[in-house]
Amino acid sequence: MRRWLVLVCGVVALLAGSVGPVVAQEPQTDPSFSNEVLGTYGLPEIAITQREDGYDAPREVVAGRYLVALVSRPGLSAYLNLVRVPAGLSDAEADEQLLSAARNDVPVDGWTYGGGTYAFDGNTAWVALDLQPGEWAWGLTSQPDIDDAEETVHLMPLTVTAGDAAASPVAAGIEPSADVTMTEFVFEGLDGTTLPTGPQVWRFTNSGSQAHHMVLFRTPMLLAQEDVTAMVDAFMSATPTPPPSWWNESVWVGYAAIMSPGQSILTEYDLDPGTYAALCFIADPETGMPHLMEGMAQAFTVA
Ligand SMILES: [Cu+2]
Repeated sequence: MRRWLVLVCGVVALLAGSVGPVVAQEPQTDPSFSNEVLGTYGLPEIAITQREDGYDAPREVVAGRYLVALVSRPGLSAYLNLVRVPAGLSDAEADEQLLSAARNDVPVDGWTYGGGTYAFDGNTAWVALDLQPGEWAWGLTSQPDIDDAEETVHLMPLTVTAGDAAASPVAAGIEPSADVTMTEFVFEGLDGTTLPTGPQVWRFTNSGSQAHHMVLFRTPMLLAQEDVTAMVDAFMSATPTPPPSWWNESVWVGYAAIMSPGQSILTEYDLDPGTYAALCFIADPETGMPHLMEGMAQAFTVA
């Protein structure tokens, strides 16, 4: 459960820069990952199972779309992103750069992030990934669910061999309830949307030129851009400034890990009725501002 707190607090610290410690209340959580619908499409399954000291994961698979089950161990949190590691890095450099993406959601140049998910304390999270032929890696981390526990990296090589694309159930034409396109700097497909309650499949596609992710909050009202700006301004203020009340009343409910341009995933959430906001905290290298300040903050309703 710590990882996403580190993410949000890390972003807050990043925004605060050198102006000193920021008193940020830890957001409440109600993880709303769901494992009901994606399993009905007949996708071949891959299990990535967390052990006390690492993971069990396949080293070689045939290209295609897979339902990947990230199975966490009780007391631990598990992070997965399918990655392509740039050539020429030492193992230590690769580990450090994966940790940057996993812990702080800061993408590193040269990497391809294929997307992923997060599970904790014995839960399983599902994500459907398109595995393209080539040399990839399971970018995995583990972290005990206690304060200040160290996050450890497990970068496990994955060879994807050429397969018969026609045999892949990709062609089955999965229709997601939410079809979200991420680009600079919007979440397209959620504006003005009312999604049904219950387990719903979401597709995320990065059609932009920067990496994106999504952190999903249930909010006390339908947010506007100025609400998000007020939150960031509070954290960036040189004098201690309490964040707007909506931030303290928001509940973290879900997440989709970093995706590079051109990447796409399917995942599934079961959201209670309410108002929600999809936020991208990744920093724009040109301005240094998190994408949510530039428009990647999209409110929607579940009813
Ligand atoms: Cu973004």
